[in-house]
Amino acid sequence: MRITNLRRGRIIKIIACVLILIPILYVILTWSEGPTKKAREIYNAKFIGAKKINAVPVLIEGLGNFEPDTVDIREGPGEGGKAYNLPEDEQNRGSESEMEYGMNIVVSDKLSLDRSIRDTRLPECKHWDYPYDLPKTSVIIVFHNEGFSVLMRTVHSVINRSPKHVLHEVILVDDFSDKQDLKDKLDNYIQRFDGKVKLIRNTEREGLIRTRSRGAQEATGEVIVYLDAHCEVNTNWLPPLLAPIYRDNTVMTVPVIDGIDHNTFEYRPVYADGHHYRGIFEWGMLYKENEVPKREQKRRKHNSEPYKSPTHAGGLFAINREFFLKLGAYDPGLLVWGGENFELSFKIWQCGGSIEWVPCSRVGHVYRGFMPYNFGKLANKKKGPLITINYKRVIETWFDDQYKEYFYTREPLARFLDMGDITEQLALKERLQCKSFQWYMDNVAYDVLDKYPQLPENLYWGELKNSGTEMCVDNLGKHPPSLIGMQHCHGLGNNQLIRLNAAGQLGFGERCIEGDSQGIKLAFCRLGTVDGPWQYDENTSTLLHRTYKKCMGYHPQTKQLALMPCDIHNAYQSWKFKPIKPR
Ligand code: LR7
Ligand code: MN
Repeated sequence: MRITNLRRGRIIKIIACVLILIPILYVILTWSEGPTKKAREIYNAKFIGAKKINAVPVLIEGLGNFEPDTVDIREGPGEGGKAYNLPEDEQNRGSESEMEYGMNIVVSDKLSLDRSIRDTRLPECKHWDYPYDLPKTSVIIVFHNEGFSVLMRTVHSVINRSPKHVLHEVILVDDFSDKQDLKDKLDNYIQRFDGKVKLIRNTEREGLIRTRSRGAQEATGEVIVYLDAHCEVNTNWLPPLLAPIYRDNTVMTVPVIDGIDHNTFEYRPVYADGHHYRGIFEWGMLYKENEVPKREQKRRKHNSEPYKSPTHAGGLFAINREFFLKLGAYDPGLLVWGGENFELSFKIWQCGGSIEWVPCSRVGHVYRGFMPYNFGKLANKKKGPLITINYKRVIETWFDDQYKEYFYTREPLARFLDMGDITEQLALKERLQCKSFQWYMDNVAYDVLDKYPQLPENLYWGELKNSGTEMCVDNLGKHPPSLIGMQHCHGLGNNQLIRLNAAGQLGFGERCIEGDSQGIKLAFCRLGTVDGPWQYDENTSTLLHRTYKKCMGYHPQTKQLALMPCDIHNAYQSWKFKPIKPR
């Protein structure tokens, strides 16, 4: 009896040791060979968000492991990303298609769906080795009434330029298009991809934001990559986008976005000077790009390495699917188009993730001349307010109070818009214990205030009405620099919504009003400043330009606005700020 008990004890000890040692040995062995999928899963499960030491890409002497060994050179229309110009007898048809699609579909139809484009990456990019077992990826492309050949060229480029074992699927989500060639013809066309390309369709128009969230629900890859429906991905675009997410699955990555001309389909590199830019914003929530600050440049060893960015343009990015869903995907209360890039960016950063721009991943995007579609039933209001409503939801959820004021100073009418219910958004922020906007400004978007300082309050805002003419100052919808004029007052704001702030800056939206000997002009505000020369006197109703010591007035003869010697009895120099009734 005693002996068997002893032996049993020893056996139990041995078994226990082995049981403890097996996983330790397993992890040690697998890690010394580089992380295998299993090891990576164990690691991810335990340390979501932690850094993986041996998952870092390495710069090597020879060609990187995912580089193609041949360069794609061929002849033909648009090959090499060259511009294509239509023969004269087809130019009318081309222009008509531009009116319909915002891009020249007749030109697009002439180019091969597999056309080659020039490799616009930094030379160093060819020499990075990436982990082989990158996460399986679903590429999601949402579309509404896009040109067939443009959409399919996007798909072809993804299939042609992505590693087969990494590209899990391409999901096309049709946001209720009504173009005939996007129906059966599209269903049939994608058969050739043997199930790799899937097509799902909305049964009503949802807008791009909700359509993207739906794509994420339907995807089965570990990582999802979004592309607009008019892109061409460049050489070896995918591994560099995935590597940061492989290392840390709370990183969202963004490729550098080259331009494709909407008329000729010429592929043009952006930022060809080797400098890097990143996404920021001004206080009216217009998206801006700014040269990467030294502080972030210095953190990196190589110029082709990813760098951190406060935000992004919106359309093209990669993210771990579960992480995206954990963040609630996009706020479902956002409407159709706009502001979703900020919502996701603030949410990611404030709730523990980060955004990296990846110089070695380049994707071309067709910038259209104008938006060819309307917002359909979804736009009970006009295009402008709908986007402003989205901004309001986003800032009301993610900004601290002080920063909300900057937004309302810049967009005074937004205060009166109905943004719907954001209880769910605030609850999510609470649940995920997200950090404050101040934290984000101090640690991530620390370059924003240099370019767009805090806004002094508006002393006056509304339409600016001239007593002599009964007309209002109007920017005429022009781009700066250009003279501004007068129009009948319409009370809607838009091109007549003027602000004068406590530091003397007079402006429309993000633009400033300047005066000189040539007249009164719409101008770019000087970056980093919020002041100006203007002073309004309520008693005399004059608008004084302090530098020239002259007043703004209307010339009935020339019908122009100008600076003139101040005369408080001249009705043409008498101005009133009239409130605009929010509708
Ligand atoms: O109702 C719609 N339903 C859709 O499915 C409206 C659009 N869409 C589709 C559309 O077919 C396209 O594939 O959604 C995609 C994006 O729409 P675009 O191409 O009209 O948008 P854009 O390129 O003018 O605008 C930018 O901002 C958008 C809204 O905030 C989206 O985030 C876009 O993806 C974004 N585009 C980019 O980031 C590309 C690069 C630079 C810029 C600007
Ligand atoms: Mn686009």
